[in-house]
Amino acid sequence: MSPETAALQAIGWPVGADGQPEFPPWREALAAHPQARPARVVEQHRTGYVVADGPQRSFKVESPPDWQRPKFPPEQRAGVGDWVLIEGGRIVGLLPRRSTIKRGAAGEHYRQQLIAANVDTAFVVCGLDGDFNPRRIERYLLLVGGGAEPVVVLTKADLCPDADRARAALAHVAADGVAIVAVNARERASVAQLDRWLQPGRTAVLVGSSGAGKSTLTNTLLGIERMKTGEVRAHDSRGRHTTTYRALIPLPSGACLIDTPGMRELKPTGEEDVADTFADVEAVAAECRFRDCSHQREPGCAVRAAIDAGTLDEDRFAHYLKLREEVEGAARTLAQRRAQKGEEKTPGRAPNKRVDDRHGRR
Ligand SMILES: Nc1nc2c(ncn2[C@@H]2O[C@H](COP(=O)(O)OP(=O)(O)O)[C@@H](O)[C@H]2O)c(=O)[nH]1
Ligand SMILES: [Mg+2]
Ligand SMILES: [Zn+2]
Repeated sequence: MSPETAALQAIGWPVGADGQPEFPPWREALAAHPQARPARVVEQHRTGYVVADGPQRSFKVESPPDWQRPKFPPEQRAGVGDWVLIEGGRIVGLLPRRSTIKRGAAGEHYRQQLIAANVDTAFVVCGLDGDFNPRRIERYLLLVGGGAEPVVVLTKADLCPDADRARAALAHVAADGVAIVAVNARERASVAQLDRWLQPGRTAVLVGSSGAGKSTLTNTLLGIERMKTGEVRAHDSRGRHTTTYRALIPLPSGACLIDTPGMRELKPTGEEDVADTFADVEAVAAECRFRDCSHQREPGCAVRAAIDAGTLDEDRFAHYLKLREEVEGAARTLAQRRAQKGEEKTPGRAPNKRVDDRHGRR
């Protein structure tokens, strides 16, 4: 393998036995741009990008003129974790994404925002202090679940003598096959519990509210103080948004880690699958006597029976209904937008390539 390819591999480039990328669409893209070379987006800024072609080899590049048009859909611009093709100091192509983690952008108009691309694992980080909130964790799980393997990381275990109560509050999440890990984010030995998701060539993203300990985890995994961390306010355990941009960081283990700023609003894009995150709730609801049961006071309602019996948490059920409504609302807007775009399309102009979010997973 050439040293260039080995350097790329060290930041997640999937190399097959023949030295070419394992992913056929990437081979095709490379063949179509013989003068260009691949690089990975490590930082996205308003004016351009920082990309890397190896662990210690990052440089600035300009974005294509197309992406600078105000109307260009933001989720189709490269984001952190994306692989791009570079020619003459400029991005000339975006390689198809193997996975994406997105949210509905804050604001009244429907827009998607890419959180990270080409990610294998999403660490949903939540402190075991006053920040602990099973409902918020569920919301994160819903948003990241389609793009990566979710893992719940409960930080500040050293400040919490009773992590078992938190685990009990997340029993349904664990039952769904999601790993839950409690750590002291400041302690290397404790953070080693995450090593199985941080093997060479893998990419993980940290998501969670501000003050949860994402940058602390990053620094401990790195072994140096790279990301600024913030003191949390005592009264509500909330952080002060010390991390202001997303960054992809190669770790000594050979994995890549993406640290993100806390997100105040986590709106679904409409592409999520509520049944994925709430399989237990849907299984109970399937037992109701009436197929269109509203789970209010119908006879034979399995949901009411489960809540009364204490086997289904009422808050979790209410949250399921709320998230389902949000996802359905966003899905309707998304469908409308796609229909409108379809009508506007003039013949002869290639449609923007849609990304297959789930390609190669599950
Ligand atoms: N004792 C303890 N403090 C932690 C832990 N994780 C984070 N902190 C502290 O919580 C504060 C916020 O952490 P930070 O990493 O900036 O959170 P971020 O906003 O998610 O990046 C900092 O003062 C950290 O030192 C932990 O596991 N144990
Ligand atoms: Mg931070
Ligand atoms: Zn019912």
